[in-house]
Amino acid sequence: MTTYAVGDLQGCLEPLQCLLKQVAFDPAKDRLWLVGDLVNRGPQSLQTLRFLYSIRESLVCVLGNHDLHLLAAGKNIERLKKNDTLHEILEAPDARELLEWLRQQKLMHYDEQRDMALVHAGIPPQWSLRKALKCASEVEAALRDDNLIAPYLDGMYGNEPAKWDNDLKGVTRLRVITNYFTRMRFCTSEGKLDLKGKEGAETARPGYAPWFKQKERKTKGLKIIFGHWAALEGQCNEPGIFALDTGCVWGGSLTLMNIDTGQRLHCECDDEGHLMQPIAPTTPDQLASAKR
Ligand SMILES: [Mn+2]
Repeated sequence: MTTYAVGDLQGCLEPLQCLLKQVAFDPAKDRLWLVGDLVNRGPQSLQTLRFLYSIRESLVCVLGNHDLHLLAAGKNIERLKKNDTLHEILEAPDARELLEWLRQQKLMHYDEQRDMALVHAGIPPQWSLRKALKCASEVEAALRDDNLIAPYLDGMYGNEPAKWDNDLKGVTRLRVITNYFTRMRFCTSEGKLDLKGKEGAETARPGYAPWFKQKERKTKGLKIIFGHWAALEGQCNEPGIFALDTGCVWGGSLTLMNIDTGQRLHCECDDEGHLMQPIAPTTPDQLASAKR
């Protein structure tokens, strides 16, 4: 049994299947961790979700901002934007079943044996592991509750308040938790969010830094796998922190990592998130003509 983690899929099924084939992934034996953002923007959101659902017993999945957006659209809470590619899921005959599965997924997974966590965007510096798990469970409970899911999804959108406070209540409290786990990139040492910056780690505004670079971060020592931040290109230069989003939907690649050895595999994608066609091997004739 081998456990792998894979970066943001965003409806890119071909590169996922390419990677699973390369490692001879066996759903009966192996496990796959998903950093979330399973759907949207890419070419095959519905097929991706169906495939994942078919191997759901082998998955550990945390939700990303695009997955929550899909759940909100499924409840008619939020209208789809022009560049969303979620219509095909909402119109599918099995939409209900797929979204029911999705809403059961977590915001944070913790593997005690490995002392390793899986989240979509990150864990804010001022939260301990225990605090993070407690906060994640509040949102997970709202998602699973038939009476709370709609008010939660309705109140989820927005950048304010930018910082956690233990006294926050109701949907405002859940919004801040959601923003930390699913949208965070830059924050201050106290966990005040800058949700506008999307470029590389070196582009932080004064007073801000990537969440994983905060010196007083309370989860130091905990291994953390995350996605969401394609501009990092899979590198965050922080021991024990593993950035897996390599922008498969933006013409980058999809990354799969063996979570115990750290070994990584990539599948290159074109700028629509399809698998890059392998370039035909160079023939001896072409080599000879290139030399001339
Ligand atoms: Mn994301």
